[in-house]
Amino acid sequence: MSSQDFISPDIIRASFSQVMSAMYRDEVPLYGDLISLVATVNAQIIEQNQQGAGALNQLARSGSLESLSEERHGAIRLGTAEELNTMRRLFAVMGMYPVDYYDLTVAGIPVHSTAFRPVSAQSLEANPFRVFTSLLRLDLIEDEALREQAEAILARRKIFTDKALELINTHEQRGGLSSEEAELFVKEALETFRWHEQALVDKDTYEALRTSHALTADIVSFKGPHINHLTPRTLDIDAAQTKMVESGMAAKAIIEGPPARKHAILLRQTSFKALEEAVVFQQNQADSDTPDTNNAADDTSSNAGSHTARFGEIEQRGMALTPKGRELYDQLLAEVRKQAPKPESDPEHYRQTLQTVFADFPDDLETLRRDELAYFEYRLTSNMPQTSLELLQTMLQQNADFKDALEQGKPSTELDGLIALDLMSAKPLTYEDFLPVSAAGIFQSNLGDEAAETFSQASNQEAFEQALGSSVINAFDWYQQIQSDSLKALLTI
Ligand code: OOG
Ligand code: NI
Repeated sequence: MSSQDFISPDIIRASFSQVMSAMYRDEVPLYGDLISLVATVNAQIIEQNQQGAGALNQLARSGSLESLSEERHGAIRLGTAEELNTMRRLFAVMGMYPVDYYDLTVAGIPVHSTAFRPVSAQSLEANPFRVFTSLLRLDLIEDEALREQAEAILARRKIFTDKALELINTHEQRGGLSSEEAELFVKEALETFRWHEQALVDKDTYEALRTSHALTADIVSFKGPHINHLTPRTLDIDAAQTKMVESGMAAKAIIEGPPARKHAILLRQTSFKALEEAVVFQQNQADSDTPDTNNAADDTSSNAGSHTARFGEIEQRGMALTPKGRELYDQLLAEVRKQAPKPESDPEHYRQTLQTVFADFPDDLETLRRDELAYFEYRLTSNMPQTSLELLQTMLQQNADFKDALEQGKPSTELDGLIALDLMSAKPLTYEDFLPVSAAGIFQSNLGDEAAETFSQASNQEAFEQALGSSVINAFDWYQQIQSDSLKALLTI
């Protein structure tokens, strides 16, 4: 088969995202309501924007209504290194690669994570589907017997279908899949993410795992890593949150991330609480060994239970920050958390503190750009193309330092004038990744109100990458590259 006959990974990803969404809508009907709610809000914002209000087209990838309604991220939690390794290979078929390392143990959650997502500008534009993927830190289960039991349960389960594994191999050996293979791959890969009412363990084991951590029970007790949420992207999270509350969804009290601003930064997220779902546990080992208890009706009732696994979430994406901008963000957020340590129980105080403390984060595009707090994509505008090109070329001839800076992909003050004259545009890059503090807030609110523990073990990116079978892409490097490429490209127009 020649490579021209291969289906593009972008198409496989778009198709997978669509079937996953359809499956999740069947499993969690409230998700369907959330999608309609967000679509309504987005349509309103786009209309207002067309009438001249709002700063919608500010981001380099702001999206049309159509592409926005396709955009979503999901999350899964895995139990073993081998599962994570195969998951990386599965996502590669769809053109999704691991970006960044998130250590959630600092927030008392016994996992570490990455996000699989497309990494070329073109693929992101085609379909930006992402999956936040966590790996359980079994080493953090203190009780040795329980840890060994969890390991044994996980070692026995098979989360991928044989056909999916075969197609992953075909993809690796041949470099792509035919359209029939791709169609089958999407169907088989989906099986891994399905919810199973039937648990792998008996009720006692489930309870024992829960004493270690609610997440441990969620990861170890089931046949596979059920998709636990799918998140649509909204253009106005405050409006969407209000609508969520109005329509009776049990939304989290606060929105995670930065406050509402004129120019959105990073990521703002909110979720509605996990649903209680019916679960059928395995027959308890001790019971099944006892004769005369094989009354089917009795067994089902005694093995019935419930589990909170799935939830709903929405997000609003803003601009990607440089390390300097991110440091300021982290510092301000830490100050907010110090002044308002109980966001969920005193949301009003938290909101006000957030707003006040974040007044120190500049909110005009020129300052964000000149102080190198955010990443931008530079282009000559189509206003007077001849004039801007000639002016740029003259400036480059006369100013060697300016030329040097562009050759190295660095922004320089010479650009300011061109931007002020509207001969050049600088659009902020959309933040395509996640935030560990926000993720911890999302995890916690959906696990019930358990007090966060602290773990003494240090973050362990090396062990994570070892399990993954590759290193993760550094997100700062990734944004930096797009910015420098856009600057270098100015030399070759
Ligand atoms: C993942 C939570 C993190 C986000 O959007 O930050 C997340 C999980 O609960 O498995 O999805
Ligand atoms: Ni999420």
